[in-house]
Amino acid sequence: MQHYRPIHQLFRQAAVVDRQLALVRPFASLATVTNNTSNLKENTNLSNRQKFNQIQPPIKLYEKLEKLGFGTLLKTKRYSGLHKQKAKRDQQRQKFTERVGPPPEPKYTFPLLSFFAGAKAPTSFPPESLDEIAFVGRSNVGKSSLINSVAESNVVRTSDKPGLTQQINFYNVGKLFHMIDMPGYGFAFVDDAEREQWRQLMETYITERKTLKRVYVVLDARHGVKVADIDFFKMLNSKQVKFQIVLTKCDLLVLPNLAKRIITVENHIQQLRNAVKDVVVVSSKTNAGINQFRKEMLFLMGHLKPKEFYEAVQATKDEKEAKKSKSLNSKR
Ligand SMILES: Nc1nc2c(ncn2[C@@H]2O[C@H](COP(=O)(O)OP(=O)(O)O)[C@@H](O)[C@H]2O)c(=O)[nH]1
Ligand SMILES: [Mg+2]
Repeated sequence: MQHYRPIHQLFRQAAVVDRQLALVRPFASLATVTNNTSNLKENTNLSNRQKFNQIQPPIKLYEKLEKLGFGTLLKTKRYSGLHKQKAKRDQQRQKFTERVGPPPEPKYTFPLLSFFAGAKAPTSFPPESLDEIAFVGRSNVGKSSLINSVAESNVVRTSDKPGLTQQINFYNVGKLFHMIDMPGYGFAFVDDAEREQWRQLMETYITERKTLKRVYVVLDARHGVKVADIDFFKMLNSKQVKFQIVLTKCDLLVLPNLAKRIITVENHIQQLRNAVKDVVVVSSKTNAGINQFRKEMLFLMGHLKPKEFYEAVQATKDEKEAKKSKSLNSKR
């Protein structure tokens, strides 16, 4: 028999953590509501699938995912309890927002992405200059697509075939910072010598690069944490490199499964001292969560400008678009 904490306790706990995090970070997100299964007693008789199915994500997590653009909870009998809770919370919130009003989020944008260096060996790393963000993860999880998506570009090559990125690729984000696309780790068909060479290349970059400010470990939301990922977390932890998980391809999961996946992933990293406890949740295909992720990266790199800046950029873009379509229409 597995013991769950009553849902109202989860809320209370989530609210406390939420408040604490709001004090230290400008945009507290998912971890604030999800560390609820850690207190569950392990039942070793259950399969991983059964354990996964038994997770009951709190309503707050659903709300945050809906807000990020990951769909809505179905209006079926199965979720009627959650819908009731949600309606109650909406009512309470309405009272509050009538007084304050929710602040609208602008569309955050990156300057132009451009490739500037590729390295197959540490000797060919470009000199350290701007701060860097690196994307690592198993082959085919969606690292390259993610970089394209946040930068609104198609400069980075993506592929269905695993193992295409066999070198570390460096990209300029305008003159703000660098984004780095790393080779995928942990797939079977490369021989040992080659794999060892890649491993050393990545380890050297990750441990010796002084300008590296954040390692994002990208996971496919359908698969979650795999053995190769755990090995990689251990390596990062032993070298005391701070890292954060990004769950991508989240469009391929229905909302309840996505919420459960987030909880299982957060349970995995709870014990790892160097893991950022917040999991970033995105889809490069639908762009859900991408704007928020862009904001977090800009903040991390020290380049987040006031909202008015992004609003002005968007207004100029809209104006240009309007002019273009007007002149097209008049030519017809
Ligand atoms: N549905 C969906 N497919 C994705 C997403 N991100 C990547 N893919 C697909 O996954 C495959 C591998 O992506 P890629 O970015 O090359 O992975 P990488 O090997 O980790 O760089 C490609 O076919 C992409 O189109 C996503 O968010 N949603
Ligand atoms: Mg790639």
